[in-house]
Amino acid sequence: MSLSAKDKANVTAIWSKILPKSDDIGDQALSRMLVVYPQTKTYFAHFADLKPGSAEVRKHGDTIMNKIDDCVNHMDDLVPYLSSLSELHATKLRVDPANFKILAHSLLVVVAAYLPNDFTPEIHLSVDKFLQLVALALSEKYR
Ligand code: HNI
Repeated sequence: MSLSAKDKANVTAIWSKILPKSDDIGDQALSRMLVVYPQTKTYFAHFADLKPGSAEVRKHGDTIMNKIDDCVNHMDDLVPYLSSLSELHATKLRVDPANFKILAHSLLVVVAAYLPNDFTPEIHLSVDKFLQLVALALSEKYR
């Protein structure tokens, strides 16, 4: 799977609308993952407060959104760009890579809810492809 020129344009376009709401969208996406897939909480056992919208969840949601924002600027070289982050998740954090798809899905749901008019079926398809490629690149160092 690869992104067409149109996919890239779609992702760039919707991301410019996501950015101003990035803090809230990141918080909601991470919070949603933790609530709907409670097994994901195990990785964040060291957080003092895992409730939706807690200061730590918001902060980590922001960290993830900033990284995905950088990925929008690295759509042609996601694998090398995410190599060290993949290594971190594989070896130190030991996150099951199935969870990357779960988080991508949560993010998709939240973006759809925040930007109902902009999130057309065509944009949905392109963003889904992009997030799956991010998840794939993050899975690269697992073996
Ligand atoms: Ni993830 C830390 C990005 C999915 C569990 N994660 C990070 C950091 C970034 C990041 C950036 C900070 C790294 C550093 O300190 O150098 N994570 C991403 C991205 C995705 C993702 C872009 C997917 C799109 N991470 C996940 C998932 C889980 C996850 C799905 C678990 C379910 N990540 C973690 C944990 C940490 C982490 C745990 C350490 C958090 C901390 O602050 O201790």
